[in-house]
Amino acid sequence: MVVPCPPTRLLASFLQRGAQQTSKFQLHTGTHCAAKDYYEVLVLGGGSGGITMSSRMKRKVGAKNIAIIEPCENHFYQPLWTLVGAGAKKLVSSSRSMASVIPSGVEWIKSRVRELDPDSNCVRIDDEREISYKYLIIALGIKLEFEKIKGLPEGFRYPKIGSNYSVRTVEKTWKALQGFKEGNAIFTFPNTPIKCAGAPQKIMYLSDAYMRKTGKRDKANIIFNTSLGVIFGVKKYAEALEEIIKARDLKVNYRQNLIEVRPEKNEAVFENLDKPGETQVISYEMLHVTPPMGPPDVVRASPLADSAGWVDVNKETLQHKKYPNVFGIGDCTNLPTSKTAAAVAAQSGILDHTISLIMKNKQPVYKYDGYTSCPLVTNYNKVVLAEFDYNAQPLETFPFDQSKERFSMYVMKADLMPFLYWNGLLKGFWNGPGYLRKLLHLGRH
Ligand code: FAD
Ligand code: UQ1
Repeated sequence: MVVPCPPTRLLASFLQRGAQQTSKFQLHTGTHCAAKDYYEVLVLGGGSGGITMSSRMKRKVGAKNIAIIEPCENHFYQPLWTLVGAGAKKLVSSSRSMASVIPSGVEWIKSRVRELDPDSNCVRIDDEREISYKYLIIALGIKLEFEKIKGLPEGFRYPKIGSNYSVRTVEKTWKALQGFKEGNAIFTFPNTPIKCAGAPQKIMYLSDAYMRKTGKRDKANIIFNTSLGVIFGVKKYAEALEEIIKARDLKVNYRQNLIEVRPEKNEAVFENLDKPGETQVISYEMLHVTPPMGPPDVVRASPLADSAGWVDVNKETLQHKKYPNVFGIGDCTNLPTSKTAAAVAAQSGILDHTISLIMKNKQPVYKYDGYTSCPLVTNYNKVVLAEFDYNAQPLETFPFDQSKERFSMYVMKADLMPFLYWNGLLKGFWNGPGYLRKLLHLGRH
């Protein structure tokens, strides 16, 4: 059985009631809280970035000098949830116990981080306990904010509504899809940054495919209501997706933001972001919600946050802009790229390098180029593999046109990636496909 870790307390409660120097900066490693515990490297969060960096740091400083603070019993391979929501994978296959993914010998502090105090090189956790560090790696992920939509999260008690974004609601997507008979099937994209920006539309393509397979498509009106003004941020893939949308008769409405769900009446309310005050009520027979998201509260409330609340790091080195012994990786940072596990992979290689040089009192050389990837699942056997950089320019691994739907890329997404994730990324051996790309493009320009 999967033991879920609540992404938000609200969602959970309703469902359950149910003194070193770099050449550039002076490190603040001389000051400590009156803490009982001290670690050379302290990692916050046991998700993709946190486990990956713990594995890498273990090789640098030894397991006994590292602790990881994470409250959840289970670690999830979230990219699989797209397929779980569409009935192509079981939820249990996306989960492993936290104990099994934390590198052996690394201390697991099973608690929530409550406060960050970088001026004293310490963090506060439950029971007012303080832990101090020499180097801090922040990998706290992104916060789901279902409660910003009126009627949620309570609305998830009703059928016909699901969300692939939470372990608690992803199986409801599959139930809603199976239960769909006729009418509007609505898929939403919020008015905030989100993780895996392709996922809100992947489940639409899969739902379309499922309805075709089960003979219900003729009676379905499939609608993608997105807060954005484009279908995807990279032109090459946007053009390919627009073709697919046309060919499959999917309706896309831009600049439409979900603000309310009335689950007892099966109604969804959208605001028009270009016409303040104008709203539209649409009835649904299936609703897939991508919630608004934001930085973790503990980061937002700390001196480590930028003005929007994200961990404020150098976009090339991942070192904090003001506190040189603090580093950030993944969804909780303000790195101006799409938030994905693929991005975490590329960032982990750079961050490993950055920290190693800072530890030796040297300046980092390698620079993160913003690499990120989004396998756009367009059918039960097809994927468009988007890969791009900070400039939203394609940075493709394979020597063929990745904007075409391919079976091989589906196999990569559904079967090879999970293996690479558990055995490569989390063990600290996968930097992303940079080397593979260079190898496969030898002789090409
Ligand atoms: P996470 O992996 O989310 O980890 C954050 C950790 O911090 C969690 O374990 C959490 O419990 C912990 N935490 C939070 N607050 C606290 C606190 N106060 N104290 C202590 N610990 C705390 N990426 C891809 O590359 N490809 C895909 O195809 C893809 N598809 C996706 C589909 C879906 C539906 C979803 C939801 C995500 C998808 N992603 C995909 C995105 C990917 O899963 C994330 O970008 C990645 O997990 C980010 O890693 P992270 O370490 O930053 O955050
Ligand atoms: C990737 O490196 C990665 O991290 C493990 C993912 O997350 C699950 C991905 O989805 C993708 C596509 C990559 C990139 C890997 C290759 C081989 C293109």
